[in-house]
Amino acid sequence: MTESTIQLQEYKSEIKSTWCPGCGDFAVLNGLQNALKTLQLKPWAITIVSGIGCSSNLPHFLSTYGFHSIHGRAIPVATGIKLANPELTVIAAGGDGDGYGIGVGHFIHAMRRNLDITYIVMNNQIYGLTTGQASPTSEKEMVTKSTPEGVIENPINPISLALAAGATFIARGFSGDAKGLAVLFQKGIEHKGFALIDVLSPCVTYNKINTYDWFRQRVYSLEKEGHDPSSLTAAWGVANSWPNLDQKRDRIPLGVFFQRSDIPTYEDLEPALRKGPPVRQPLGLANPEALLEEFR
Ligand SMILES: Cc1ncc(C[n+]2csc(CCOP(=O)(O)OP(=O)(O)O)c2C)c(N)n1
Ligand code: SF4
Ligand SMILES: [Mg+2]
Repeated sequence: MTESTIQLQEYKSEIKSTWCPGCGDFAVLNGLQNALKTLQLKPWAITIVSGIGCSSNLPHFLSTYGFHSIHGRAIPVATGIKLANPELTVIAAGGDGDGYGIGVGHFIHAMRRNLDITYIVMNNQIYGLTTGQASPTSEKEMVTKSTPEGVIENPINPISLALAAGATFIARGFSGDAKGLAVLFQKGIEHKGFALIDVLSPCVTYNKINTYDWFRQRVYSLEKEGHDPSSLTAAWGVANSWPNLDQKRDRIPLGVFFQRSDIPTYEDLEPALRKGPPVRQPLGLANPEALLEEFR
C-alpha cells in the first residue's frame, strides 16, 4: 500500500494567531508549514519548542507536537527532547530577545555541541510582546520604550556569533519572502547538525525603523552573488558585513552563509544513546542493588 501525501492543511492547527495584522511572523509560520509539507514529515514525528514572546506563540499554530516553555529556554528544552528521542525532528523557535538575550548562553552551547536541531529566530530587533523595549539586535541610536535617548550598545551579530560558536548550518531569511523562507527551513531541517535560521521578521507595531520597505531596499541574495557556503573564510566576510560598527554599510545578505556536513552531531557521540533512543529503553534500573551498594 502506498502512503498518501500529507496536505498543507494537515500541518495547520485550529488555533488562530493573535499576531498583529502584517506581523512578519505570519510568513515564518507559512514558510515552516510549506517546508514540512515539502519534506513530507509526519506531524506526530515533529516537536516545535519555543520560549516566550510574540514569536514564541508559533507552536500553537501548527498541528505538530509543541512545547511553549519559558523565556530564553527553548534550546535546553529542545535539547532534552532530542536526547530523549533522537528520532524526532526537533525545531526550536522564538524571538531575538529570547534567543540572543536571556537565552544566549544556551544558544552558544547548543552550537558548539552540534545538536541535530533547527533553530528559527524571528528577529524583529525589538521586544514585541512586552510592547517595544530594545533587544540585543536593536540598532544603535534606536529610540525605544526602554531607551528614550537611543540605544547606546552595539547590536549582536547572530550570524558571526553562530560561526564563532561552531554552528554547522547558518542562514538568514526575510519575512518579505515566505517562499525563500520555506527553502531555508527545508535545508535547515534536512541538515544533520545544528541549523540556525535568523529571520528578519518585521514588528509592524513597535519597530517603525526596520520595516519591510527598509529591508527591501537593502537585502540581496548570497546565492545570486556567487557566495560559496562551504568556505568558512567567505562566510566570515559576508557575516561581518551586517550588522557592523559602520552603520552606513548596510547591504544585507540573505541565504545560506555556511554549511558543513562532515562534523558528527552530539547525538552521534553521546555514549548513552548507543543502545538506541532512551524512550525505547525499559523504564527503571537494570541492577538497582549495584547502585545502592555504592552508598552503603
Ligand atoms: C524571565 C523572564 N524575564 C522577562 C520576561 C518578560 N518578557 C516576555 S517576552 C520578552 C521579550 C520578547 O522579545 P522577543 O524574544 O524578541 O520576542 P518578540 O515578542 O519580539 O517576538 C520579555 C522580556 C519573562 N517572560 N520572563
Ligand atoms: S507586537 Fe510586533 S511582533 Fe508582536 S504580534 Fe504585533 S507585530 Fe508581531
Ligand atoms: Mg523580538
